[in-house]
Amino acid sequence: METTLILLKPDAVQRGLMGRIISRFEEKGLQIVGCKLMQISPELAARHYEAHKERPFYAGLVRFMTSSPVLALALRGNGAITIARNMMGATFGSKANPGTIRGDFGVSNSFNLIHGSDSPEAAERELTLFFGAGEVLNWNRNSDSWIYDMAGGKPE
Ligand code: D4T
Repeated sequence: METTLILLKPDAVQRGLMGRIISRFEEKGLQIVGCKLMQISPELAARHYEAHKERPFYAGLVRFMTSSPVLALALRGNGAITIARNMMGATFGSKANPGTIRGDFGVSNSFNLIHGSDSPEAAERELTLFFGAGEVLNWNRNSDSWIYDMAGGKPE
């Protein structure tokens, strides 16, 4: 099972889209194992987006991400990282396909509603940035036996 970091960005929180976006992940079958409304500091934004430090959009991105609260989610599932990225859609709202979160809820390129880890390494690093010890819970979801085929001993 993979765990991925999702951030519902300030535009998603301010526009009242948290519930609808969370519902999509729940309905898909991803398990919420961490959830935290937080005001990101400039230091945390800088660590999270350190790969983009030299990019022209970096200053605006940090300003946006620290302008208002975000909702941090830890989502778990078989292939959760790729599944969540596919559900998010392309980076820019203007290009994202209908049916994806960015495609259905936004038109902006910089206010693009949601972040999701793009690799297992990024997920591990980012989960540690946003969640402290004990804030990601290992809990048994009773519906798992209907969400996954466990006949082979592992979730399929
Ligand atoms: P994040 O990292 O927020 O999940 O988005 P993506 O993985 O889909 O896209 P990214 O890392 O390339 O970009 C990070 C963040 O920067 C904003 N951005 C990006 C921007 O404002 N202008 C740009 O030209 C690009 C490429 C949007 C997402």
